[in-house]
Amino acid sequence: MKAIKTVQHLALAALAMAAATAMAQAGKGVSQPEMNYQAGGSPLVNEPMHQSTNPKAPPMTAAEFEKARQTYFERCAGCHGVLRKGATGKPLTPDLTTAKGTDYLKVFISYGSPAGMPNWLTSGEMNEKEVDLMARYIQHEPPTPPEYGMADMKKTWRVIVEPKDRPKKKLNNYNIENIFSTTLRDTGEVALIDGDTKQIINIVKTGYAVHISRTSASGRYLFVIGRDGKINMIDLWMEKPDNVAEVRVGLEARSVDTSKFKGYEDKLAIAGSYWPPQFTIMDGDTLEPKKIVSTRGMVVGTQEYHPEPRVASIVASHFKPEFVVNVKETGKTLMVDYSNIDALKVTEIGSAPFLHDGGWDSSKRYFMVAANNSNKIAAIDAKEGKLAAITDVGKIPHPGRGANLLHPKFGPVWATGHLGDETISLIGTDPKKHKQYAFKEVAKLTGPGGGALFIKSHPKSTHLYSDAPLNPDPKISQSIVVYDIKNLDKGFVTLPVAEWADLKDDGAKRVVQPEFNKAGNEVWFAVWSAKNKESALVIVDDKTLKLKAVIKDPRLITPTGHFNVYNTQHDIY
Ligand code: DHE
Repeated sequence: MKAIKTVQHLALAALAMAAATAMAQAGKGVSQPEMNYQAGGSPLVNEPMHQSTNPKAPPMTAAEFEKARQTYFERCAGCHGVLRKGATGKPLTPDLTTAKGTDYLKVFISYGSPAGMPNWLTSGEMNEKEVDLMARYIQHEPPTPPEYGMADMKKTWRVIVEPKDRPKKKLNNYNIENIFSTTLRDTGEVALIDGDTKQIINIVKTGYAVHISRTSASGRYLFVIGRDGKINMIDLWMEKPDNVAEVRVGLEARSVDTSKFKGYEDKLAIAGSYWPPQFTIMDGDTLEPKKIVSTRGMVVGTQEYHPEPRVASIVASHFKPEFVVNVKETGKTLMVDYSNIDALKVTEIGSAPFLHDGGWDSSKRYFMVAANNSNKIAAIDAKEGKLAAITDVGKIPHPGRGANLLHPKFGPVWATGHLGDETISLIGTDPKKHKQYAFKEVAKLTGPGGGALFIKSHPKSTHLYSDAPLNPDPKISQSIVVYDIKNLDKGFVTLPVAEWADLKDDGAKRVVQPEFNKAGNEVWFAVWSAKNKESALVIVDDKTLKLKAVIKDPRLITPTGHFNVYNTQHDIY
C-alpha cells in the first residue's frame, strides 16, 4: 500500500515537473511576492452569479460549485481574472482546461509552478478534496458577475450634506494642508490625522478594504475609494471633517481622482472599476454619477478582444481638461476629455500590458506608468496626447506614484522600485535640457531585495526612500532604505522602522509607503500588522534620519497607505 502511494507521488512529482517546465517555457516567471500581492480576496465573492454548465466538464453538485466559486474569488481571481481570461496568471477558460483534464490540473494546483503559481496543496493552504474541487471547477464555464450600470449606482448614491448646507468657510483650526488620510485597510475606514500635532482628528467610515485617498484640486475635499467600489467624499472644512457624499460605482475598484485643469477645479470626479470594466465620471460636489464608459476592447499589439480590462491608476491632467485612465489588460492609456461629457472625446494611447500604477514626472507633463507584466515604464505625454517613449526597467516595476529627483548628472529623473528584483530604476524625464537621457534608464540603484512597493522623495529633500513590504525576509520587509540623492553611488542606509515602532505583538509588521508631510521635512510610514495585532505610524526626521514620533492608537487597525493632503493635491512626490 505504502509502495503504491510512493509510486503515485513519484508519478505526480514527475508530472508536476513536466507541467511546471512547460508553464515556465510558455510564459514569464512571476515572483512569489507578486503572486501573494495580487491574490487578495475579491469583493465579487459576495455577488450572485449565473452558472452555466459545460457538458464536457466533470460533474459538480450546485453546493460544490458554489464552494469552488467562493474559493476562486477569494484566492484566484486577482491573478487569473474574473472571467478567467488570464492576467498575471494564465487563462483558465474551459476550452483550455477541459483539454488538460482533471488529473493534470490537480498537479498544477497542488505543486504550483516556477512561473509563480502557488503550491496550494503542499503549502497546506488547500487539502486534496479542495484541490480536486478546484480542478473540476475551472473546467466549467466561468460564472459571470452582474453588470453594474447607472440605475445601480443611483440606488447607492447619497448626498449626506447638500452643498448648500456645507460650511461657507473653514470651521476648524486644523492646518488642513498637512492632514494625512491613512487607509485602515481591514476596517473599511480612514484615519484623518493632524500632521502638525500627530493627533487623530476623526476615523471616517468608508468602503470595504479601502484602497487610496486623493485630494480635490482646491484641497478642500478628500475622495476615498474602497475595493468594493464605494467612494466617500470628505469635507475638510467641517468642524470635524467627515463624509458629505457617497456612491458605489462598481462591484470592485481601486482608483479615484478629480478634475484639476484650470477652470475645472473640483468640478468632476472619476473612478475606475475592476468589475465591471469601466470608469465613471461624477459631479465633483455631490458624486452624482454622470457618465459610465466601458473599457472592454482590444489588447494593444495582438489586437485580440479582452472582456475584462480592469481600470488601474487614474490621474487628472494639468495640461488639458483630461483624465488619464490606465487600463490594465489592454495596455492602453485613455486620455478622457471631460470638457463636454455629452460628446466625450477619448484619445487612446497603446503602450504595453498590464498598466498598473504610476505618477507624473516633475514637470507634470509626462505620466510615467508601469506596464508591470512587460517590465516597462510608458511615458505618456499629456501635452501632446501621445506616447513619448517606453523604457525597459527591472522585473515588475511598482512605483506607487514614483519619485522625482534632480540627479547631479542626468538632470530631472523619475524613479521606480520593483516587486520582482532588488533594483531601483532612474529614468531621465527632461527631453529639453537633457535630451540624451530622456526616457532612458540612466541608472540602476541596488536595494536590499525585491518586494518593493513604494518609493518617495520631495523637492525639499535630498533623500530617496524605498520600502520592501513584500520581501520574504522580515529584516527587509520591516525596514526602509534611504539613498542620498547627491551621492547615490554610496548605496543605502537602513532604518529599522518597525523596531522603532516598538509594538507589543509579534507579526508581519510590514513597513509600507513613505509619505512626506507638507513641509517636506518628515517622512511617515505605516507599520502594518494583522487586524488583531498592534500597528503604528512611524515618523522620521528627513534631515537627521532619526525617529521623530510614533503614533499608536487602538483605532489604527491595519494602516497601509497614507496621503498628505497638500502633496496629493499638488502631485508632489
Ligand atoms: Fe494597491 C495604488 C491596485 C494591493 C496599497 N493599487 C494602487 C493603484 C492600483 C492598485 C490600480 C493605483 C491607483 C491610482 O493611482 O489611481 N493594489 C492593487 C491591486 O490590484 C492589488 C495588487 C491587489 C488587490 O487585491 O487590491 C493591490 N495595494 C495592494 C496592497 O496589498 C497594498 C500594499 C495595501 C492595501 O492597502 O491594500 C496596496 N495601492 C496601495 C497604495 C496605493 C495603491 C498605498 C497608492 C500609492 C500612491 O502613492 O498613490
